[in-house]
Amino acid sequence: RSLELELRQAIADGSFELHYQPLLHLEEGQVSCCEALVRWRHPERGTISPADFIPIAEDTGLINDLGHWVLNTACREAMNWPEHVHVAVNVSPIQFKSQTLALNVAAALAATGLAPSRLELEITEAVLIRDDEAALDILHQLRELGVRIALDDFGTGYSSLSYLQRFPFDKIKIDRAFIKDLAGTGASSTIVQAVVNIAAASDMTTTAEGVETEQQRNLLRILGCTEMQGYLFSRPVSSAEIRKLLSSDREKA
Ligand code: G
Ligand code: G
Ligand code: MN
Ligand code: NA
Repeated sequence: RSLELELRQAIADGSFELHYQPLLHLEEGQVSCCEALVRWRHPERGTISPADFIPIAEDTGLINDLGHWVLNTACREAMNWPEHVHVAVNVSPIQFKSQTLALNVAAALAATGLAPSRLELEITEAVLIRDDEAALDILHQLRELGVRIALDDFGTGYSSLSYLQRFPFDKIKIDRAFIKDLAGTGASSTIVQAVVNIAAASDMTTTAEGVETEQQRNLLRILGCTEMQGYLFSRPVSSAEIRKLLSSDREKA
């Protein structure tokens, strides 16, 4: 309850900041996208992880205001990056229920001047589980704006494969649970290969999440995965640090 009040105040005060984690194109070796990850700079508790406050923001409806701030800030900061680099923003299933998501996205693009094709919205399977038709309608509205839609944490929900038929995503982000065991004797590499094949057949790209070792990177390249994201290349870093990383990445090219 008191955290709710503090959260409300923090939104009014702008006590949040975005960190960014780069996604690397596996063949070309360049950064293709950066995912915005929100952080709460709490005066007494220090930096609070979204895992601890996003659920509260969702339960209280505050996620709509917070999501609005995240969207606008991410679009604005991406305007300082090389033009080929996309920005990915996580969208909560709750934001789909407000019915104003497409309007908010259009407003953020207009206000910042970001090209729609540079914005990727990450949604989870939970969006498609609840209120199917309404969610699909909003996804189509977003698609019409020219933004890209990525399916996040793929493989952690259930009946995952059927969702790929119902909506044409631009990108599938394969959950790190599958990447972790890639080199083991289990089924992970078979599953990743299947997802890569399905994606390719429908013009979708794939991102492997949670890549931590060179061995995983090499296997993913062989499997034909498009992008990797994870501690091997970079942790999420501040907006000042991501600008530095992006400018040195460009010099290498
Ligand atoms: O970066 P970190 O491990 O702290 O992120 C924890 C979780 O919080 C991840 O699942 C991530 O998707 C989620 N998250 C991070 N930033 C945002 C955001 O801006 N909006 C929403 N809805 N979720 C976010
Ligand atoms: O749900 P989502 O994919 O948006 O969550 C992103 C979260 O994953 C972030 O909190 C980020 O800190 C975390 N993460 C990113 N890369 C790695 C990694 O290589 N290993 C692990 N264990 N976590 C990671
Ligand atoms: Mn994500
Ligand atoms: Na994810």
